[in-house]
Amino acid sequence: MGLNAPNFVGIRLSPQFQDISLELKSARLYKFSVPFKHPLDLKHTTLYQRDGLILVLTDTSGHVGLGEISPLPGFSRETMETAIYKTTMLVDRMINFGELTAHQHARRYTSWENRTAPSVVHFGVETALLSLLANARKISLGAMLYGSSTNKIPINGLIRSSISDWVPEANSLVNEGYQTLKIKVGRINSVMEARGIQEIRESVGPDIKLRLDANRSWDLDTAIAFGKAVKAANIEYIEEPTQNPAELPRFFDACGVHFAFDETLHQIIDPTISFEAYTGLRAFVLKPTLIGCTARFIALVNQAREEGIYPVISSSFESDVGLAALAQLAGSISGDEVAVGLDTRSALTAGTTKTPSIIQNGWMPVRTLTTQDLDLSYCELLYQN
Ligand code: OSB
Ligand code: MG
Repeated sequence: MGLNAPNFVGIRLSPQFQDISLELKSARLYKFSVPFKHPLDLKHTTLYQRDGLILVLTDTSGHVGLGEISPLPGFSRETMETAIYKTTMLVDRMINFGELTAHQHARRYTSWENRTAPSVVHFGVETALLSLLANARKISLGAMLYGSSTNKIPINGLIRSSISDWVPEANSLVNEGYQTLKIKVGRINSVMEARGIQEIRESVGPDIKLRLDANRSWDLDTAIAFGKAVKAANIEYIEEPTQNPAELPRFFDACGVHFAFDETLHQIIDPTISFEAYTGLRAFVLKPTLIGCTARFIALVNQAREEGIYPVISSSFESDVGLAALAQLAGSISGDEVAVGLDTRSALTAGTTKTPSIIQNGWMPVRTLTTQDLDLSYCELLYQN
């Protein structure tokens, strides 16, 4: 799928959907606030609750599309206030425009190449629009973009606990059926952490895939020493081991452990950047909420595929609405071989749908949502048009 002729929200839909049109009738915007089960320690902040926005769009035929806009403090460029402001502006404009054909939409909607900083708002509004179009055709968001989707996706079980709980937690995730685990490192002494990773490997056996995430915690020397120490544990990849991503090929040359980009992908302004020089690059960890718009996200997926890099979709502690959209995309992008990073719902005490997508045996179902699925008990209506 090329990006040469974008025809809707700056992206190109699967060929059979080239001449769709759409007339929006109304929009509702809710703000939710859901407590975390335990305070969530992120790189620059600790969160006690997840705040976000749910957008419900309805067209003149009564079809509904849902989207989630949840800036993650410390990661997103935007605050909640800016997100609310930008969302209402964008939605007002779309409703007042009347009928949108794909062609007009392409001209009207400022494409991502023209934006220096694509925003969490764009991804949420775009998924609401695209899921409305998909719902009208009784297919998933992924099928709308790519033509087909699997009905479930493998998930990497996430280990965020302190090191003393790593082995029991790894074992319990493996007993639940997870075949891939992702462990957060770079938090305490790296020598101890490397030993902890080796213990996990010994405990789970050779067949479980292990991914690590250091969130840019180390200088190059520390990263290399860590990489050498875990080399025998056969790590699928480590996300962002060094503070400076330009040093990553040297990391790989020195220790032979493959790496992945996560944070780096949120900062790239130049869409034509090539990753060919990055020997050892195995995956893009793609967080659409943080990348900010569908077109840029899809461009990165395409680039990953062309360069033999895994596109691994990953969540940012979205509620059920956002997670369902990510699962639908993953169902069309990753298939059933490479696990994706959507194991974040269990950190929340509640959600925005009546039944969350439960991960079973390490798999998450791909499901589409309509208004009947929503649970608005943690929501407040902010705006309607
Ligand atoms: O660093 O990958 C991260 C969630 C929010 C913010 C940052 C990160 C994450 C995750 C998501 O780890 C889960 C996953 O990718 O498996
Ligand atoms: Mg990461």
